[in-house]
Amino acid sequence: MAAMRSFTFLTLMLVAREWQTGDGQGTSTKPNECLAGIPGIPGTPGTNGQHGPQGRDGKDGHPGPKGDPGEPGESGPPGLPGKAGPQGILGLPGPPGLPGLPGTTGSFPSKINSLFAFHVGLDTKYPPANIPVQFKKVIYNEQNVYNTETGKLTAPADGVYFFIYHITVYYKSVHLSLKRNGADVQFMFHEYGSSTHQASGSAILKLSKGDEVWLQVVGDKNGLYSDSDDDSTFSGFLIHG
Ligand SMILES: [Ca+2]
Repeated sequence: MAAMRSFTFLTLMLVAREWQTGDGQGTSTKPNECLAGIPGIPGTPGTNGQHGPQGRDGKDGHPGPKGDPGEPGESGPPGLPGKAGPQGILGLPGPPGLPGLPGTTGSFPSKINSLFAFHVGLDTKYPPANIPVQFKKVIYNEQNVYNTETGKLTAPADGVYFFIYHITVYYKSVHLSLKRNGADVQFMFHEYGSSTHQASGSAILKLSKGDEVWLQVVGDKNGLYSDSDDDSTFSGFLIHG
């Protein structure tokens, strides 16, 4: 039916064309020619054709404008610990700690034995003057601080020492000097009268280790005496080290 209408329409068009052109002379018809008919009524529109095959993909379009920022996502899981950084500078000292508990009793003695003492006596009479008097009768000298050969005490340690001497005076006067390292510290003089006398002296000296102390007769006043029942002694000891 559609094909028939197309054919009819084509025929009418040809006739109309022939009618419009003719011999190009318009209305001056020739005797043998027929007059063209009135053009037919246009046919009804044909039905829609079938869908053609799907076309190929077109070229990619230009990138669109940047979209709005999206909502923040949820926090991810914690990462692994990082590597240790370089050592920092030393911090300020902390406050003092609390006192500790009392300790137990140690095995060392609580008091260090610092005994240094001597006690010696004269074993002769009238010792030589102007040199150290040699007290060769040893009563106590366990620390060997007094030298009976030189007559001198040698300080075994720094400290304060006490010295005392008791002299039996007989027949002659006595003039003694207590000496330290060759210098006079103090004198003792006793003038003899008629019978046996006693003279004495004492001193507290601060000594350094190695200092020497001794008694020495001054001039010719060497009436120091000793026999079987009379003594002249020289003593000393460390008071505090
Ligand atoms: Ca006597």
